[in-house]
Amino acid sequence: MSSFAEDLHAALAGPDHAISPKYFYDAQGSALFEQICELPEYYPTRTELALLNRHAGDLAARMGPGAQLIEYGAGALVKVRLLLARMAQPDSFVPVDISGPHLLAACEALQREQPALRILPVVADFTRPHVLPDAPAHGQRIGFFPGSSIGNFDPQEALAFLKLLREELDGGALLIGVDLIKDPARLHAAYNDAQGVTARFNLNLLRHAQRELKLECDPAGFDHYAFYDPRKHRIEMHLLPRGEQHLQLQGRRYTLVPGESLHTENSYKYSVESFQALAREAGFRPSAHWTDEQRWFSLHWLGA
Ligand code: AVJ
Repeated sequence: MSSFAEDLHAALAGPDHAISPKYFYDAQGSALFEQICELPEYYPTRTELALLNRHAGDLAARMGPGAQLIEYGAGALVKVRLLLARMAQPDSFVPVDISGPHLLAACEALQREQPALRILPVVADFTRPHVLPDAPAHGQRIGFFPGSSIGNFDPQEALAFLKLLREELDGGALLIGVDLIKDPARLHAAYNDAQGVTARFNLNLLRHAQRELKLECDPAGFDHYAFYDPRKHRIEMHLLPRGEQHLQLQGRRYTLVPGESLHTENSYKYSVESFQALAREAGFRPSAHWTDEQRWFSLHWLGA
């Protein structure tokens, strides 16, 4: 598995200057992301929460008694609480996350609220093959992948990941949140908020590297740049050098000139139909979906 340092060297050396968005998320990046979720322009979090709230009863009924709920990339466990509160005699809750300390702290808080719930945390990169606790004896395995995190994968990667989930959830189902294609102006606003929180989140990739890898650079010499590409159905986020920027990582020097932007994130958007087609290709049976009145965000129930 590649490291932050290796991936940053590769991004600085080019030719695409692309780096994985997973490097946004140190403690400060995670805190900035939580601030993004509260922004008036960033509609996905509150729209998905409203959908989960509205349909929690229906969703819990689909899970049936004795289900094992597996959350991929568990953060503060806010959304999953809505589901757990409605489930009939859940077998267990299995949050999977790469950040051990974060995950265990969130599990302890949840355990205090729900002492009877069997919580079986798995510290792993959920995009790679990983080992889960045994499937429940009587109920089904239900995967939960909220937040349109699937949008960070390009379509090929999304397909491979969905295939992995399909096998792991065999006989059960996947509940997944997917952001929808919409008016580019609304998408643009969601990634270019007036308070500049998304800009700080983007720039945190460099600050994270300064703290963790002793990267030498001037983050103030970079601009946040995010735009929607309607042909690729994706938001791209970049860090744009203002003038020549000199960086040094582990003794190696790099220069970025204007135009050589660091490509820090893609966030793909789907239509209900294009997402269902992808899910079918991965071997799922799309059996229900829910959207808000504005059709900004979608929740999908996919049979495995
Ligand atoms: C966590 C990947 C779903 O793409 O909307 C928010 C991350 N980036 N603002 C998204 C993000 C900029 C977010 N995901």
